[in-house]
Amino acid sequence: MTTRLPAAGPLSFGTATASYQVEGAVAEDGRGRSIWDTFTERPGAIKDASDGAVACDSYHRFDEDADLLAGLGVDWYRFSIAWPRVLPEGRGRVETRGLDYYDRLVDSLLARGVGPSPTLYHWDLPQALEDAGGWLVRDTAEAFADYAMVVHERLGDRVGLWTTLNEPWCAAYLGYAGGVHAPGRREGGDAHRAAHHLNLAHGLAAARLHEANAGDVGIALNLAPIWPERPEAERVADGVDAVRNRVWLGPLVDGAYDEGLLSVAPVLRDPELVRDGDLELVRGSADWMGINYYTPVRPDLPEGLPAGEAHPEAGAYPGVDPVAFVVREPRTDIGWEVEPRGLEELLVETHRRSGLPLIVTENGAAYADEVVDGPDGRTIDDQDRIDYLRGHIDATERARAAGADVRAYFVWTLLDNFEWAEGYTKTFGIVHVDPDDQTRTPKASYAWFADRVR
Ligand code: IFM
Repeated sequence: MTTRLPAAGPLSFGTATASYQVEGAVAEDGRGRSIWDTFTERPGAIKDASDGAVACDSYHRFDEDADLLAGLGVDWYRFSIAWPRVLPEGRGRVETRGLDYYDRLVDSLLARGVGPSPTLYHWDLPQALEDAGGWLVRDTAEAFADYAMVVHERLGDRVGLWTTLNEPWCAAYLGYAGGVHAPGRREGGDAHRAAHHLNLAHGLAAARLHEANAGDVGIALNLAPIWPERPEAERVADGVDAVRNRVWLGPLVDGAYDEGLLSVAPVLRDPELVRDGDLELVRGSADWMGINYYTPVRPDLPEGLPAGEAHPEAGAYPGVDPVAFVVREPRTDIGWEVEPRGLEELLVETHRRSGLPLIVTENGAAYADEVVDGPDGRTIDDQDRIDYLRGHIDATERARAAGADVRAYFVWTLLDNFEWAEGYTKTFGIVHVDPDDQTRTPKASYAWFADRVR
């Protein structure tokens, strides 16, 4: 009996995490190095100079995490698999002790009535593959499909709801253009090569998983509603939309990169890069689509910038004219505008465009929590996070009422964890994790979410 995409009906609920953000144990049981192990060593890369070496220690505390999920009463736990735990060099030799860990985690969840929903790639590329060119080379996509099958062979008897990639926009453009995520490269327009290889990786893996009757295969995209701040910004907003949204939706839905995208990403016209059959392979390869939503994107023209000079925020949108991003109030602690209407619009529009069932695979908020140690123990009264979650779950329900086929909603995130370039300075969890000893304390939002789920 394997887990499958939830049927149409009442919204089902879950929470999400990712391997490097929670597992720790980076040198245990033969795990190879990932690009995040390397990137976190780079001076200045991470705000608090931290890393994921211990994180939430979920590698050892997964039963405790599963108990927290059972206490919430959620149907799903979305977690990710660390590629270098399974294939320390990225391809070839399989490390069975790494697979054993995910085997234990899956069993622990199922024993508590929680459905496992693994993501195969949430950014921790094996360093050996990066050394061979990373996502800029085609071989990485092929290695990904082989890796997907190794995981499927081990977990496929119990798991049938698969996510191939998480937020490939971040992997391609924050990693290879903006340089703010691992591997920290600034390759300009070549980052579009990474985007194509990520599309191909999804397509190749989905085809192999489908051949093996693996169940329901999806991809989690951080698509964004693009709202130009004024009419003059419409042209740059179209470029932002191309690089943020259409570079993924085009192949998945139409089997093509559109002309507007090709004009900002001319490398995608290269027939050596985009080979015959690549885009056809990706078209229709997803049985469902995951939407990770936090905030809308409001492009504007940067005032006062000399013509041709890149605005700092334009680094992650190579080929798009200098562009600025307006962020309205209210904002969360990470500086992202709170706007649930963005989620509603995105769900309605993505369902209309793709016709696919959707899952909100991530949604949540960073707030600076006040931790109070009282006579009855530790409490965290995070009303701002409750308001955020309530607003966005209501928006999801409105989108469903408007016809969007949304099957499930997963909170980002179960645990306060390693927030990439922000280190541990930004907390999104509905459970507080003590940075010194990893003690878990459910916040008020945990109790609120448990009520909402039941
Ligand atoms: O923590 C991340 C997650 O890994 C991917 N989506 C956005 C979250 C908040 O930044």
